[in-house]
Amino acid sequence: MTTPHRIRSSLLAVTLGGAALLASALALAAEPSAKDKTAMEAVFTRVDVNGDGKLSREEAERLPAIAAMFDKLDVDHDGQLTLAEFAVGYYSAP
Ligand SMILES: [Ca+2]
Ligand SMILES: [Ca+2]
Repeated sequence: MTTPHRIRSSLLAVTLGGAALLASALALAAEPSAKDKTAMEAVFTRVDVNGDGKLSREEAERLPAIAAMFDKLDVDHDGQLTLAEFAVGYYSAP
């Protein structure tokens, strides 16, 4: 009498395993991953010394890779990098 139950349990395990695999595949396919975004925002917050939500050229100097492409990243040429402008540089930096 226990056999049908066992079969159903293993089928459920296979289904859950497949769902987990699919979830990891989706996480890998998503660019950038949520984890990378959190790390990127943490860097931005750390470098944004005066906490105004933008990086001035002086603040960006603390990140040589970002400072090197500051003018390219500052697409609206206001002399400040917003989080969105910074993100472009963060993800393209080596
Ligand atoms: Ca700032
Ligand atoms: Ca800007």
